[in-house]
Amino acid sequence: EMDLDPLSVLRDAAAEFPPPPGKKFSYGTAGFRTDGSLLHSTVFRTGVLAALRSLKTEKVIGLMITASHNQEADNGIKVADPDGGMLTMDWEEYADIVANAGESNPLSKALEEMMNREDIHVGSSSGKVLLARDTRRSGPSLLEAARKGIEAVQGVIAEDKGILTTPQLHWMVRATNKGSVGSESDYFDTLSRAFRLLLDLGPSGVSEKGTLIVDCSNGVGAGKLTYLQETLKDLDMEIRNAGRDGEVLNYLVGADFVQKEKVLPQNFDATRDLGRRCVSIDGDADRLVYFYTGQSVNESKPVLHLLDGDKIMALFASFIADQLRSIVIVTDSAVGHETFAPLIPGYGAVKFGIVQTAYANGASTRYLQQNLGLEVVLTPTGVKYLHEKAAAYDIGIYFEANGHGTILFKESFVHWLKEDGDSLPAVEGRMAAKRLGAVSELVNQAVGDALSGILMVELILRYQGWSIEEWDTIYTDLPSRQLKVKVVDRSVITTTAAETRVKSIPELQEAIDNEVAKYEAGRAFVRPSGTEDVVRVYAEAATQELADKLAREVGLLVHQLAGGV
Ligand code: G16
Repeated sequence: EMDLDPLSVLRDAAAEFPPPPGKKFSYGTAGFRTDGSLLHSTVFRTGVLAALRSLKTEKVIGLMITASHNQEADNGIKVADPDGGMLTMDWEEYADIVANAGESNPLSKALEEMMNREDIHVGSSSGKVLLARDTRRSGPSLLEAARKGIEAVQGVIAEDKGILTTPQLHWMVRATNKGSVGSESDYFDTLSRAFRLLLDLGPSGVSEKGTLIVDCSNGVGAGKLTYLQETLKDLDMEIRNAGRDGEVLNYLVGADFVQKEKVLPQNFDATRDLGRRCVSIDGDADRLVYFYTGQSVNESKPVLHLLDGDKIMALFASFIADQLRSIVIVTDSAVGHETFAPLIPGYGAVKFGIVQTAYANGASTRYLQQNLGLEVVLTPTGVKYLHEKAAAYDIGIYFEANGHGTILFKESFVHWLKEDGDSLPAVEGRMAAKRLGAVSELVNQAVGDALSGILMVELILRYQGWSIEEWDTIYTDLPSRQLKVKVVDRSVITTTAAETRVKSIPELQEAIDNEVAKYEAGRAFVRPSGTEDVVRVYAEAATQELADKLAREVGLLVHQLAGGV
């Protein structure tokens, strides 16, 4: 029997998940995030939203229960759109309205309005949402809430994919919508196949320089990397911080910790691990940063050398540029460009660009522009912004300094590589085309992926025959410092110019400008976090002492002028 009011089921189900009184939710940089115990109503409602998104797009949608780098007690939810990328920004407003609906604007009314605006008719078609979670304790019950939300929408089914990394779920959504099976084993097969092909296409006789040590942040990446290692066999890894003995997720471990604090994670020892190649991933395995300890020049104690997202991107960019150079017939000077603008027979000018945020170390931007001759653009923080810009190129690389990034290939270019690459005149060109084709499979096209990232870094190091130290010398980072400042309400700060300037409190920006002017090579900015209840401060200067001092001074200004607590 057909239900005449498709929202009646939904109303009943929603009653099971009352929103916590007085709490306001915002979709933020990467979905809803807060203490896991407060999220059931939000997750239920995001389930409803994802189901409606599936009906609207007539495609499979993804829902990931994770709070990534946040503390274990937090949790969160993000929506993956049909192409595997982040939820389209036009729908973030709906997400906010639906999550915050209450007495003054009841949920069913909010949903009805949205369905009218989007012309969605529940009951007349079917949809599907893939669901997964990371290893957090609050995961299972939130997953249940999401499932109930999805299935409260008539005609939409939830498919539980279990425990996955965030990028795996995004990859599956993309693959499924492109008509492949899109299972977890497909994911591992695709990455492994591409990795082996790239090894075969590489210089012979080069082997890896010692075991890679992986800090898994006590999160979901540990099991997945172990599986990858077993499948591949070509990867010599030692896995640490797997979270198997009750160690706490993201606590003194992981990519966010190592990148922000610039200290070794738990279970690493400066002396024992001296000079060894190490990598930290984050709680849901969508970020990676490399590091090693080395003897400092003037002190006797070992120091940590961080190879952050910027340096990973620089490695990727120079590798891609090398491949393009092997394919092209005409380069920059011939077509009168300042920047690297390769022309490919039968394809035309290949647009190759780089996307960074204000957190990118100034030295990395200079290296990319001046040494590699590449076009670099800046966007606000948040993968959704970077991804969109990078997708406009034939090959676009985006990375945040915190280690989140990927290499995107335009489909028409991949098509050219696969169809026409083989008819290039020179053998080097044909090889390079094959390599680029394989990179487009190895590197997750949906979102930044620590597993893809590790494989790609390890490959390039083998191609180059480089140790981590040799890679580190491609440029020298300007000393930098990051801080968090607690304020009463971080939304009082709004920014402009890709987050490099404060808009809402002119006195604050003026005071920051005055402070920065006192430092050699000084640069600083502040912005409200979209994932934690803090204001972030970034500073760069000629020496570490000065960068620390600039960050501290700017932090104090935020405290004074933006309601510090
Ligand atoms: C998320 C976003 C990233 C962003 C990070 C920090 O990462 O996906 O783009 O850089 O949050 O954002 P904010 O500075 O606004 O707190 P993750 O890995 O936590 O999902």
